[in-house]
Amino acid sequence: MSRIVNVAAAQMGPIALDEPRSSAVSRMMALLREAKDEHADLVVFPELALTTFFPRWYMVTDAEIERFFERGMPNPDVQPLFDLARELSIGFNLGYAELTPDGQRFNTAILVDKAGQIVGKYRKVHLPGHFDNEPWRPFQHLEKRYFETGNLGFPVVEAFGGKVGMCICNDRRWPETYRVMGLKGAEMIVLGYNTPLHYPPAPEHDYLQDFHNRLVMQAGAYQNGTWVVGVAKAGREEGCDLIGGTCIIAPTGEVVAECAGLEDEVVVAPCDLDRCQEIRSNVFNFALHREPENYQLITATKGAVSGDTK
Ligand code: CDV
Repeated sequence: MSRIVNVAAAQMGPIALDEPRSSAVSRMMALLREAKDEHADLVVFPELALTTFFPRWYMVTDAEIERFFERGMPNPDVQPLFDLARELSIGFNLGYAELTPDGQRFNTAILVDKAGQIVGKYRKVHLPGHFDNEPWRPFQHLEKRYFETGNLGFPVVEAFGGKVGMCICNDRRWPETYRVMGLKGAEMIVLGYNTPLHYPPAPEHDYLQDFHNRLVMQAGAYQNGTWVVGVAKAGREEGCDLIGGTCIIAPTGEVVAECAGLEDEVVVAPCDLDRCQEIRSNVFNFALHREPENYQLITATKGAVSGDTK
């Protein structure tokens, strides 16, 4: 039986501050239709895909903050996307801000199967940025203020005929993210991102943003023998330039499809999940070659320790 999953990476252009969810959902529905025309089984949308990237503003009151959050999923704003996906028999991955019934806030993604059922849920673990207003920045990055650290680990679920792992944006820069999912046998990792071109704490690295984006996702794919689908919200959003670079990466680390621009755009690639074995049975045969006794420091410490002493 074929283990080919036709995956669509559905990049989105900017979402304005005053753009209603209905508009973002309509745009996603158009992308979904385009993906279906190209026989996609699964469409991957960006991080926080229903609103503008609101952590760029400092806010104080719950009312100000929580207007960007979803209290249920699906909810009436998003239901049309679920309905269309079920009608077309196509799955999707969607990022959004989640407000739980007991008031917790997470940066969340869900994986929805072709029948419209939520089969996977992930809450972002690596939250970048800062807690308080930092007026010296041209724009804020207040994920640490608005979200709690995810409490669902890095899930790998059986879906689309294989094992699908989930993470979000900054998680893609951390090798631990991929390795945890690699050890769980992930054959495809889906992720969305909002990455500003300008990184205020180290602007001398701005010109490397696209390179670093590719570097980490290609390394994660290769070192774990898994497909990686990375999807941007791109373009100039409320005066902040976000990188594009949406792409689909094979387990060899090769980019097999990529978006060309910074607007709404879909690229589709057939992903043969059996190709994961090309890497996993060879150079990254974990059971044969890993040496976990030598890696204990990785989970024993958060920050760096000073080197070995004599
Ligand atoms: N949304 C993000 O997590 N963005 C971060 C930026 C702030 C560095 C990223 O890793 O792309």
